[in-house]
Amino acid sequence: MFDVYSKVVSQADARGDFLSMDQIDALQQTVADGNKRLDSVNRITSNASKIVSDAARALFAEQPQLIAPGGNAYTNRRMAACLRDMEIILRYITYAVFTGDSSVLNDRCLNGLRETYVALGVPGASVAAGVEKMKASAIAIVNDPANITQGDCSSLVSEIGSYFDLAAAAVA
Ligand code: PEB
Repeated sequence: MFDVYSKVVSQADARGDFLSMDQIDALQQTVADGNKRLDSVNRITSNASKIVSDAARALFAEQPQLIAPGGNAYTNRRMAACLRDMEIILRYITYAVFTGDSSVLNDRCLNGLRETYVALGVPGASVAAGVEKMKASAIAIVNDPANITQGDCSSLVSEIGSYFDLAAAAVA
């Protein structure tokens, strides 16, 4: 499991090099934007249940066969498993945002997840659609101008979006 610093160190060490000026500059920017990152993690974390339930509701409205008899989210047991899965994925995404690196998400959550869904008969494309809905609402919450000092969050927001896209692509 890497973070944005240890990843760069490991790459430099693999080459037997000192950190390059470019790498140091990039990390300096990460430090400068650190409060934005922590603020985003805080917001996504404190709105996690709303992000999950809104995304699930929208997913079931769009794909009602999931909650129809025989559907993959039909019966409370499967519904609970589905909501739990979405929450687990969102949680690992917050870890990736926090560390600035996708390895925790890849190694501990996404690795083998597609195969698990195939084995269970859970439609991965539907999970991916749910993840994309969580992305939209998480980004709206991060960007909500109501409670932030206005600033440029575009690169952080696109990084956050990339973790959701990674999760969706891993199961689709
Ligand atoms: C992954 N999901 C399920 C299972 C596992 C995971 C291992 C089987 C065991 C169980 O039922 O608990 N677990 C989950 C995860 C990690 C992990 C992400 C990462 C660390 O450890 N059903 C739908 C939707 C979708 C869904 C499309 C978006 O209709 C999910 C939610 N996952 C779903 C369902 C089951 C499941 C299990 C319905 C139960 C399947 C079944 O038993 O029929």
